[in-house]
Amino acid sequence: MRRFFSPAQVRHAPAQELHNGAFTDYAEKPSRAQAILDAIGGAEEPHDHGVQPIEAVHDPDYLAFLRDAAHLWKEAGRVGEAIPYAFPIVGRRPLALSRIDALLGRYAFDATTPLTTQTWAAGYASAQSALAATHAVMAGDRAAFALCRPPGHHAGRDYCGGYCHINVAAVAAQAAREAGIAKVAVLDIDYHHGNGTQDIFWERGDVFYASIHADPATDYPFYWGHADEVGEGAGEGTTLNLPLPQGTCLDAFRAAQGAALEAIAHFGAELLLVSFGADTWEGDPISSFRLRTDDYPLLARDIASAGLPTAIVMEGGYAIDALGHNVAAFLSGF
Ligand code: Q9C
Ligand code: ZN
Repeated sequence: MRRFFSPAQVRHAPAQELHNGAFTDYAEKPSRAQAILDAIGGAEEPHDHGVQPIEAVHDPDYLAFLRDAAHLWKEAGRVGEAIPYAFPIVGRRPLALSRIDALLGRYAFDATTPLTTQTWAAGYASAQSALAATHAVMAGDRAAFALCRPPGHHAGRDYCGGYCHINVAAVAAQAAREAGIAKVAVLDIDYHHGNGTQDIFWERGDVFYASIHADPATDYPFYWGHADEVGEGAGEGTTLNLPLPQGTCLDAFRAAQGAALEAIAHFGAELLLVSFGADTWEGDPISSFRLRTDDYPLLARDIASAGLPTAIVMEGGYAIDALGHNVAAFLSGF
């Protein structure tokens, strides 16, 4: 299987994040990428498809914010990384904002996603890896892997959060649509709900979003991923949320994934994107499912049985010592 990664993706390297009320080491470390590369035997550098596929998903003012935020933060005399602390609640009227703190709250939905001067470059490169894997499967490969880091599934059209800035799976899905694939599905099996991907395709009848994740009643991102969220308008019925309780093991996870694959087949998808998070592993430091390393090849084989051209994009997974093994185990099932 072809694998894609750009060295520019490690340039985003915040020192710390606000976690449960205190500063801790940033969990989404650049060393995650090296751990995966070591286990999968390296990767190709992706072709540069330019900024257009990113602009096809994200708003221009948001992209300008991603480029500028850390510089505005420095100009305001701040040290360290840019972190928001004030957020406009739902229903606040649109305002012309200029203060960096106001912009941060406007374009981020949490305080766990610091922005640096290198965030844009790394996110851009991560999206290029996702695009490269998608083009490989559109050219005839059965499966391809994009080592996306930073991850993407929490990022919406005009917001960042959850360590995500550019929604790499959404950029890839949209690029597939524009290349003429009529129906695309995203299967999200990261521990967390992919609220950004859901929001981006909420009213779209041409992109199916299915997610298996920890119940938002107990887990981040709390405000999305409930079972009654099914999409709206042309997208009604093309969002499927399958929340599972903390402590979930292989059997329940596999059954949910089977239901998601059945829905994707019924939808008639011609290309599949997998948002893969290894934070479902039993030892993940910020998550509470109990999948084992040996479970990943089984889950992958079930996905491969769908018989769709499949581009796998990396999302979460924070137990760095086990991360490479878990990713390699998953890829071995294809
Ligand atoms: N106490 C991904 O896996 N932290 N993002 C939540 C705060 C944010 C995870 C816990 C977790 C984001 C791509
Ligand atoms: Zn996650």
